This record gives sequence, C-alpha cells and structure tokens, in this order.
Amino acid sequence: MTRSRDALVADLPGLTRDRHYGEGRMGERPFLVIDTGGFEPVAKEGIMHEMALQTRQAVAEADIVMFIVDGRQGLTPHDKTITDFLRKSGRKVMLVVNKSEGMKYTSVTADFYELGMGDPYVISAAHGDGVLDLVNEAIDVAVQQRPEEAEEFDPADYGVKIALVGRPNVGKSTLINTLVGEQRVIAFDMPGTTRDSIEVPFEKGGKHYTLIDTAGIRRRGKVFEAIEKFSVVKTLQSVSEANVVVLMLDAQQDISEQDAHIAGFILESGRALVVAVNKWDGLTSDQRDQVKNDIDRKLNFLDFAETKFISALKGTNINQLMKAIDTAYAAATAKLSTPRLTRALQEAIEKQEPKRKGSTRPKMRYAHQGGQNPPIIVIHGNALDGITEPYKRYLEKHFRDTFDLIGTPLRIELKSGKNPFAKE
Ligand SMILES: Nc1nc2c(ncn2[C@@H]2O[C@H](COP(=O)(O)OP(=O)(O)OP(=O)(O)O)[C@@H](O)[C@H]2O)c(=O)[nH]1
Ligand SMILES: [Mg+2]
Repeated sequence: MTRSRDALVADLPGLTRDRHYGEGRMGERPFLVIDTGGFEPVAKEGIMHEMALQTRQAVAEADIVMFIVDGRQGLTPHDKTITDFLRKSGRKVMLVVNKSEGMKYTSVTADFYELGMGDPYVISAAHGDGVLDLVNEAIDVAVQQRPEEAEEFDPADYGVKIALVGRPNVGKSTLINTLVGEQRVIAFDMPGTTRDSIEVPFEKGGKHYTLIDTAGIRRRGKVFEAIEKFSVVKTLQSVSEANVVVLMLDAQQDISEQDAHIAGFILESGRALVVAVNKWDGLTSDQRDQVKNDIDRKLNFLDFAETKFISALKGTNINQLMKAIDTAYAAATAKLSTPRLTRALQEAIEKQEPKRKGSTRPKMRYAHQGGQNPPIIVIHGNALDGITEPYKRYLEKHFRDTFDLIGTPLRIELKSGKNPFAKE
C-alpha cells in the first residue's frame, strides 16, 4: 500500500508489536495506513496485552479497519474473537482474505461468510494482487464518511530526525512515550521489546521533530546483534537516516563494551550525537559519581557530545535533553563561509605551524565547507600529504572551538593542488 519496504516482514508470527504508520497515495489522495501486531483482544497481561492495546488504539483512530484473514489457513476461532471486538468498535470494517494467489474466489472465501461481514475482498499482499482495488474502495468509503479534503502531508513538517539508540531495555521506548505524552510504543521490562524502527512525529515549542524508536542492539564479536536478528538492520538504517542520534545508556547497569561499540558505530556514521544516561532516578550520589567516572573513562572519545542524566520514566531533565538535541543539530547543519573558515585556518597556522616532511613544509591556503551533518571542512593547499594525524586533530579542535560546534563529529579533508615547481 505504501510502495515501500518500510515495515519489517519475516515469516515469524508475532513479529510486529507497535503501531507502524505508513504513507500511501492513490492518485491525488494521500492516506495513512497503520500496521499493527497480531491481535489477541482477550489478552490480559504480558506483551500480548500491550500489543492488543496498540491495536485498539489504531482501530480507535482509523476511518476504516481492514480485517486481514489468512486464506491458506481458513477460518479460525481466533478470527471470530476479533470479529466480535471489531463489531463492538463501531468502525467500518472491510474483511480481507490474504494469501489467495492461485486460488479461486469462491473456494478461498467460502469459510469466511460465517463471520457475517459481507463479501470478502481477496488479495495477495506479497504479489500485489487486488491491493489497488482494495485501497480504492477503502478511500471511497472513507471519503463518504469524511468528505472534507484530507490534509496534505508536508515533508517540511517532519523536522529534525532523532533516532534513539542503545542496548536492549535501556528505556528508549519509555522516553518516546514520555515525550509525546501517551503510550505510543510498547515499553516493557523485557529486552527485545521493540523490533522495528518506529517513527513518531513530535512537536515541542513550535518545532517539529520525528522521533525514531529502534530495536535495542548489542555487539557480539564483529557483528551487531538484536534479539531478533533482522531488527538490527533497521536500527543501523535509522542511525544513518537520522540527523541526531541519542545514545541511551542505563545508569543502573555497568557501562559496557557493548555501549562503546554502539557509540563507535554512531561516530562513524557522522550523525550528531547526544548521550542520555537513563534511569538516573533511584541512584545514591555515590553511585551517580561512579557512573560519571565510568562514562568519562570508557566513552572519552565522545567528548564532543553533551551528556544528559535523565529519567525517561519520571520525565526528569527531558527539557535539557531536547535542548542538547537542538544544539547538536544546529552545529551539524551550521553554515561556515569560506572567508570565516579561511580566517580560522590562518589563526590555527599562526599558533602552530605544521611540521616539515622531508624538505617541504605543507602549505595550507584556504578552506571551504564541503558538506553538512556532519560538517566537512575541505582544506586546499600544497604538499598536504605531509599533514600528520595529530595536526589534523589539532585543526579539528581549533575549528570546533572557533565555531562552537558542540555535539557533531567534524571531518577534515585535505586537497593538494598540483605544485608547479615539484620535480616529477
Ligand atoms: N527506573 C527507571 N526505569 C526505567 C526508566 N526508563 C525505562 N525504565 C524501565 O526499563 C524497562 C525497559 O524500558 P523500554 O522503554 O521498553 O526499553 P527499550 O530500550 O525500549 O528496550 P528494547 O525495546 O528492548 O530495546 C521498562 O520496565 C521501563 O519501565 C527510568 O528512567 N527509570
Ligand atoms: Mg523499545
């Protein structure tokens, strides 16, 4: 329906858990479709209960509910339970028989008339058969119910993309829920609760953001791992698509090598970064000091980023966290003009010249900005292959201080022109 591969798909019952919104368009008409987890309306506790709450919320919001049944499996008692729930919901329901490729309409639908939901629609979601008709029909019905023109989606409204990333169970989903003020995603005391990246629009102080909840990851040996192995791909993808990444740590657990690996990955991605140390509630001041020391020691390579100590559960320090995100985004997208960069470069050289390499001294002439998020500073000159790594780091620090670039990695590229006097 969305012509995308946005939602995670695998042959594993119970994979989807949260509400996952996708955008589609039929001709001129945009629509939203909400994917939900397998529904057990009667679940009373545990993760199935949480999933059912998410589905109920989606049904409550929707103009049309598509009740998908499995044409290969045929009618199940479970389908009847769901039918009872949907009937009580008062929503307009379309009964949709899926996995019908290669089957006759009459044979694949026969079972399902018993549900008393009228003529079923027949599709094959994997092959795309019947999907166009289904969406057309749904939109017609929705328009009759709500004739006013749907609001246009404006991509500019999505604002800054913020991915929340960290080990399983550190409180990423809880933070999303606290920020938006509702149980938007499932937060649960069990590592591996979130499985797919979920984008959640968020507005604060007149500014637009898109929060991205991700599946918790850890690293085993050389590869990243999530509890469900396919989830990790979505998390890593979310990091590279974000403007700012919030690395979440759990103050009530040791800062581990896993955290450092995730941090390293974020650093390489070039995204802006804020560190959120969560579960700060309920720690003694001794414990807090110890956590701070631990972070200084194990994550010292993140010293360009701000660290905020928060409680996602209680909402403590959340405003400061959002401020740090704004700062990091501003730094990552700062516009650095060639004159200002070149002046800063000259200052750096005056304070400390690069060393000679052999008989030549690298000669840096000017600098310009080669990109944003992360900022790339391209330095032009001659014999720049003589610039050492420590000197490059010195330059980086000088630019960072001059332009107040907090919360973003910075890349320095060296471009040597041809030296007309060099012997071939
Ligand atoms: N004490 C305390 N507990 C918290 C805090 N934030 C989250 N928790 C608890 O930590 C548990 C895990 O929270 P989630 O938000 O589901 O964690 P997650 O990072 O999304 O986990 P995955 O989806 O498995 O990666 C829940 O029991 C939360 O109530 C906090 O600030 N303080
Ligand atoms: Mg989660």
